Amino acid sequence: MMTTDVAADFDLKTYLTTKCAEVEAALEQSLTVVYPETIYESMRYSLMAGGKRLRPILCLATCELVGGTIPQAMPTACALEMVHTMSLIHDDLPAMDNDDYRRGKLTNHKVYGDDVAILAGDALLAYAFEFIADRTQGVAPQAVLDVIRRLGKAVGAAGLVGGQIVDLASEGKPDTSIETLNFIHMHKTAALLEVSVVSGAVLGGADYDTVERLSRYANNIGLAFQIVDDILDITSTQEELGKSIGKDVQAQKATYPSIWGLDESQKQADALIQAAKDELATFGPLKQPLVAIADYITARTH
Ligand code: GRG
Repeated sequence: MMTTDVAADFDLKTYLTTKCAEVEAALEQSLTVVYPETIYESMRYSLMAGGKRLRPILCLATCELVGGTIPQAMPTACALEMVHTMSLIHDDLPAMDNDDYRRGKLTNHKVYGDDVAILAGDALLAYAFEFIADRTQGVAPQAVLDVIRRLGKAVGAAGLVGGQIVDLASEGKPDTSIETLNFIHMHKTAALLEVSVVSGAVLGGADYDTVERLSRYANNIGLAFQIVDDILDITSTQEELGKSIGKDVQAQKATYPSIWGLDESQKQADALIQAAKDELATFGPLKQPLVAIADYITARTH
C-alpha cells in the first residue's frame, strides 16, 4: 500500500459525522442571544444553518495530527466557521452574488434585510477574533497570536477580500486568464482552507517545516476544491438541462473547464490532490482524516 492511501479501516463518513457533531455543539454554545436580540439572532441564523463544517474539521484534524488536542483547537475551529459564515452572508448580498438561498435556507438578507445582514457579517468577523483570544486555553500565547495574525491575513485584502474583488472584476469576462482564475481561487477559497489547516498545526505545537508542509497540502486541496466545483457546475447543469442554467454559464465567467476543458480540468484536480497527499507521506496514522478529505474533494458529486 502506498503511504498516501487511506487505510481500509478508516471511514471518512463516520469521522466527519462525529467531528461535525462536536463542532455543532461548540458553535451552539459560542453565541447567546442577548440585547439587542436582532443582531444576535441574525448571526445565529446563519452560523447554525448547517454546512459541512469542513474548515473547523480540518483545524481539529491537523491539531491532532501534530500531537495537539481537540480542546486546544476548538475555539479557533469555531472562529473559522464564523469567518466562513460571514463571508457567505456578504457574498449572498444583492451587491455581490444576489442569492436567495444558502445551505437550503433563505439567505440572511432575505430574512433580516440587507442592513442587518451586513452588520451580522461584521459582528461575526469581529467576534471570531475575540473568541480565539478569549477562549483558547493550554496554548502558548505566541501560538495564539500567530493564529490571529494568520487568520487576519487570510481574511483581508491579502486573502478572501482580495480574491472576491478580483472575482467581481472578472464578471462578464469569459477571456479571464488562468493566472487570474488561480489568483481568485487561491485567495477566495484556498486561503481560508489553508489557515484552517495551519492554525490547527500551530495550536498543536508543530515546527516550522511541518507547518509549511501542511500549508502546501491545504493550498493544493483548496485549488482542487474549486476546480471540482467548476466541473460540477457544468456536469450538474448538463444533467438538469431544461431545469436551470449554471450561474457561471449565465454570468459568462471564465471557469477551469471553459479554459482547459472538462478532461484536463479533472486531470489537474487529480494532480493537485496527489500533490496534497504527497505532503502527508511522512506522517503517522493520524494523517488518515486529511488523506481521506483530500480524496473526497475530487470524488464528491455535489
Ligand atoms: C471576508 C471580510 C470578508 C468579506 C467577505 C464576500 C467575500 C468577502 C468573499 C467571498 C468568499 C466566498 C463566498 C468564497 C467561496 C467559498 C466557498 C468555496 C464556499 C462553499 O464552501 P463549502 O462547500 O460550504 O464548504 P458549506 O456550506 O458546506 O460550509
